[in-house]
This record gives sequence, C-alpha cells and structure tokens, in this order.
Amino acid sequence: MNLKNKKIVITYGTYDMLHEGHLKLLKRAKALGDYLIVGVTDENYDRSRGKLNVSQSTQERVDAVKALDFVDKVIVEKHKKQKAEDMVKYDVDIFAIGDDWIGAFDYLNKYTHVEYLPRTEGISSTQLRKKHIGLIKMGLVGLGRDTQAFVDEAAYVSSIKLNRIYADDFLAIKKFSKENPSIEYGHDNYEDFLDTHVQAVYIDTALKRHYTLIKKALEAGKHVLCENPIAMEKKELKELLSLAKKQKVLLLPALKTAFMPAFNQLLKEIEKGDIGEIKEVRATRTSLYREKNYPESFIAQGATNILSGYPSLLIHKVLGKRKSTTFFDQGDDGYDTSNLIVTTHKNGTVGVARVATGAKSEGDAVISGTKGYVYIPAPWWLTKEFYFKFEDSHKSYKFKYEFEGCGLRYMIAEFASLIQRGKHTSQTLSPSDIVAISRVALEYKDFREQRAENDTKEK
Ligand code: C2G
Repeated sequence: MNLKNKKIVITYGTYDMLHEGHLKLLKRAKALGDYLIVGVTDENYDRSRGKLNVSQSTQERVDAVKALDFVDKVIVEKHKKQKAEDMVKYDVDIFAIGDDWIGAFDYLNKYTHVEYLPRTEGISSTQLRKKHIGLIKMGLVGLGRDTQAFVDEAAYVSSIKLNRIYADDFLAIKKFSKENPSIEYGHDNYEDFLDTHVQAVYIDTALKRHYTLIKKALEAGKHVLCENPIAMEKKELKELLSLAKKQKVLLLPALKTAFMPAFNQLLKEIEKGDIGEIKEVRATRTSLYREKNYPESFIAQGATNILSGYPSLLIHKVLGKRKSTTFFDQGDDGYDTSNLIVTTHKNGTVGVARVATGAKSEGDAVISGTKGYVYIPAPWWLTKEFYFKFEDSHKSYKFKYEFEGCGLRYMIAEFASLIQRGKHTSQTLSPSDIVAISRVALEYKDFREQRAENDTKEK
C-alpha cells in the first residue's frame, strides 16, 4: 500500500482475550484515518507497567489482532519510550487511545495529534479471564522465611486462589492462618493436603526436604514452585525434572530474579552487542544471616546452597554452558560460609560468582566486554537499574525500571500464566537452565565430599 497522502493512525494495547470493547475502540481508531497500526504490548513490558495478569502470550494476542481485516499493520510494543519512537518512525498523524488514559499521553502531542476515544463500559479482560479461565487453586508447603512474602505477593496475581497450607507444626499453622485470613485450611499431614483440590504448590522448607516434598507433589499431579535449590543430589534433580515432564506439570525453582522485568530487559540489551564480545561476568551475593537472626540450621545449609542460584543464573544466562568449575571456599564449620566460584565457558569466557554468609561484600554485578561493560548496582538480583559504560563516558547510558512489592509477584504471575496456558516448561527458566544453575551447588557438594575423603586418606 502506498502510504503517501494517507492518514496514519496508531493505537496500543494488551488486547488480552480480545473483546467487544477492544474491537469498538480499534474500529473508532481506524475511522479517524486510512491506515491503522496497532501496537501490542509484549509480556515483559506489561509486567514492568504492573499488568501481571495477562493470560495470553504475546504471540496469541498479536495473532488475534492481525486477524482483524481493518487492521493494516501490527507491531509489538516492548518498552515505555517506544511510542515516541514509533510516531517518528511511522510518520503517524493520529495517536488514538481509550479515554481511561486521558491526559497520560499528552506528551506525544509534540510528535503527532493525540485523540482520546470513548471506552466501552461494562466489559474488560479481567471479567473475561475470571469467567473463562477460572482460578488456580494453590497451597503452601512449609512455613519458611519466604512464606509470608509469598502470600502477600500472590494477592496481586488475580488468577491464583491461595487458601491452604501444609506444615508440621499445627500451632504454627493456626497462628499463620489467623494472621492471614485468606489461608482458610491447614493440614499437618502432607498426604491429606495433596489429596485436596490444590492444583499447584509453593514449597518453602529446609533445603534437604525439597526432594521428597516435590516428588510427592509431582506424583499427585500438582504444579510445583519451590525455593532454590530444588534438590541436593544430581540424580534427584534429574529424577524430579523427568517426573514433572511425565506428569505434564510445571516444576520451577523460585529464583525470582529470572522473572523480573528489568532482568529480562538487561539480557535483551546485552544481546544487542553494544559492549562487544563478552569476556567475563561477575556477580556477588552475600548476607550475614546470623546478624539478621536466622536460625543456625538455616546457615548450616551452606552459603553455596543458599545463595549461589542467583549469581549462577546471571552467569549462565549470559555465558551459557559451563566447561569447568573451580571453588575457592572459606570458613569450614562443617559447611561453607564463603565461596568464590570460578567457571569457564565457551571461547575462554569466565564467570565469577561470590557468595557468603560469613563475609560481607558489595552485592553488585559486572558484565565485561571488549567495547564496554554493564554495571548492575547492589542488590543486582532485585534488578532495577543498570548502566552501559564505555571508555568514552559520554557514550554511556542507563536503564531504570521500578518493580512492585519485593519482586516476587512477577515470578508468581509467570508460574500462574504458564499453568493457565497449559505449558509445562518456562522459556525464562527452562529445564536445561534449571539443571545448569542448580548443578553449581551440587558439584560443590561433590567437591567437599571428595576433599574430605582425600583428607581422611592423608591422615
Ligand atoms: N478499551 C476500551 N473498552 C474496554 C476495554 C478497553 O475501549 N472496555 C480500550 C482501552 O482504552 C485501550 C485498548 O482498548 O485503548 C486496549 O486496552 P488494554 O488491552 O486494556 O490495553 P491498555 O492497558 O489500555 O494499553 O501501551 C499500552 C497502552 O498504553 C494501553
């Protein structure tokens, strides 16, 4: 189509479960001109602007809009600044949007004419989702350090109904449900708990209990989200992942960083190659749990077990498969309190993960390349902002995002959305990602055992 002398109209939206309200708005927008461009928001951008409960994937939503014969072009909207860029790129005459946004896009008047159109009352994606998809019934397993935060954050994911708990200590359950009225049912028998209508569970217990609890939940056909690491032995990890596959359910470690909008944007930006060939990824995570009054039994699980998942996630996502792993650990009270984990990857690239519960350091991360580096300030695992820096400091730029709450809701939203879409694995944290990330801690366990054996032999 020759667009010369044509009036170009653009509009944007999520268009989850495309409905009458969307259609009316799109038709009104088209009537304003000759050529209609529709920007469909992608999942990551939606999460970053607080839309957690979208039930369809970007592709499904794009396809639904593309199928409308009066829509001339469909693009994907990936970040906040894109609207302004699109106005120039497509030489847009009119930007149209529903009047629920009145005033919000006045800043675009400097590029084009902004028109707020009447919105259709009485219909919304939220209502449709409730009617057609139903709620995912979810239960809590254990009463760990993160359980309260999980309940608080799950309240923002409207597709989840979290009202049941299993824990050993019945008095503790009673206290917890009193403080959290949404938790209506408590069990101190795991089999009874699994025998209910619960479709999915969140496990937050001592690490060594994960394997058995996950296995039973998977056998009972439940989807599982479990604190990291999900198993303490290589063969157990493999067994659980194949069991999840066989049972056609989802098994995810609760590595919240993997699902945070800014972290995903960071990975996309790095892929663009501005910092050249990547040579090294360094990431630190330390926490003096004893000073924060964590029980000794928690600390005795070892710094590598408790903390290495996060640095390993960043290093694996950026550098890929590991070739070798070397541990420089310190502090041995029967467990490690500090560990420097150096890994090598393809083309001689190096990952340096620093974890400690008995030493304190700056919790930042640096990704170094031949042309520049990315700096993610502490706490890098709650990714908010990151800087692209170059020799010529004038070329440096930064990305800044906000996240809501303590960041857990993005992971819970992804978990729920995968279940709703009938997916049994996540692209964000695939089974091979899970194996690669967890194996760092599992190999450290083998390393310690081997070293202890050698020490005994020497004596
Ligand atoms: N809409 C409507 N009537 C409804 C529901 C939605 O007219 N009952 C309109 C909205 O006003 C918007 C479009 O349909 O113009 C898409 O709505 P959503 O899918 O809810 O997307 P939204 O969050 O409004 O996206 O960059 C994204 C945009 O800024 C807005």
